[in-house]
Amino acid sequence: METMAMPTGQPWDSVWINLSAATLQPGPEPYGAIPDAAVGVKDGHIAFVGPRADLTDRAQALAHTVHDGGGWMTPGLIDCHTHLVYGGNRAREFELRLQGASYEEIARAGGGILSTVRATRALDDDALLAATLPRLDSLLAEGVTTIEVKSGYGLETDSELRMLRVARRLAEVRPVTVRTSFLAAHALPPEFRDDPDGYIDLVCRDMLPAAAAAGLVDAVDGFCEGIGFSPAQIRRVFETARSLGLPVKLHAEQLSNLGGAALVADYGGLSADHVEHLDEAGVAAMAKAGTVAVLLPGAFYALRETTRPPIDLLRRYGVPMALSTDSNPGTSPVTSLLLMLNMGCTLFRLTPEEALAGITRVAAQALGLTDRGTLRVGAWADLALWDIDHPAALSYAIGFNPCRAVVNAGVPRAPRSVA
Ligand code: DI6
Ligand code: FE
Repeated sequence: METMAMPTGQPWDSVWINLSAATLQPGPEPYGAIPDAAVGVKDGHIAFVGPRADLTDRAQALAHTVHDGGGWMTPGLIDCHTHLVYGGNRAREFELRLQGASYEEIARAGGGILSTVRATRALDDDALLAATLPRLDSLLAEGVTTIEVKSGYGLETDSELRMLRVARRLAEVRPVTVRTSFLAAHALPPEFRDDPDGYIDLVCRDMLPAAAAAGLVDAVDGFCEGIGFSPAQIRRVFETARSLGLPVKLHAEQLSNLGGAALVADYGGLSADHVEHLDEAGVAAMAKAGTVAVLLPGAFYALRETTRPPIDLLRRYGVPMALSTDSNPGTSPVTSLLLMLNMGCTLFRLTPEEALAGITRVAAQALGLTDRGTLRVGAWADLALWDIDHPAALSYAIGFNPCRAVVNAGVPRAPRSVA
């Protein structure tokens, strides 16, 4: 456990006392917990975290502002897999699915992802931003400080770039860090209905290089599935990503097992996401490559799936597990990361500690971010404060938000004060 102050000689900007800290640092203490903790912040970064008794002076002498806490502090939450930027909604398909139509049938009939593509292409930047903000604000009210956002509802160069631009703009109008993933290999656009390889040609030759040249891509994603793209097609996209120096991740083994997890691991991928149908060979490949498993219980729940991700195998091989909303209009109309804690435990049998690590430390790893995700000296001071008496309370409650305050790079805000 880090307990040393940074050797600046300057007082900190602020310090939080009279609270417990769930640092999420690996170690003997569950949750990396520190009872009666102090957390000092300077220049947007954590300058001290440890027992209050280890402070070298009175809190008032160490920092300009002393926050008398109560409850628990965690790292700011990280939602590492979202499709937050899109137009329209698919409530009508929800009705059809309840009447017996499957997600795949709806997709093959031109609904599903393609109906969201039509609605998204129809919106300009401002309208797309306006459609997205209520969803983002819902996440931010629950202590989220970093999100990933994918493209994938444009499926043509201009619309894909527009989605990524709007995703980046979210960070200009709200207190949040945004990482963008290029997901043109999400569905086959109507223009290429009988020519999937022709579309992949376009993705590799034009779309991805254009998005990368515009500086809009932090990672490259794909949908490897019978209703998406084959491993051979995804491999071509990954080759292009590699030539551009971009990390990869993949929607893999969601509805069937095509070996996508082993494929993304082969490219040293950041994460394989969904993974309900993952087998032991895939788990072993991920373990070897250090690829994170991103679990998405919202999609599992909404699709009423019955095959659960192989949690025991992932544990046995030491594959880190992240949890995320997969916020999207089709299979996971979810804008609560706290609800994913509960579903991760109830549906997938994660422990509450694994679940909380999955939306903090491991979620940061899934995004390739080494500067956040735990409470430790030097990390960004992205923090969440909770009116709870134990961290398990975050997974236990359903539809209740005990977030009292959020801190973005050292700057506190009330949870719902962002709009
Ligand atoms: N898997 C999913 O769960 C989402 N995309 C994907 O590749 C679904 C997206 C949608 O139905 O709009
Ligand atoms: Fe997804």
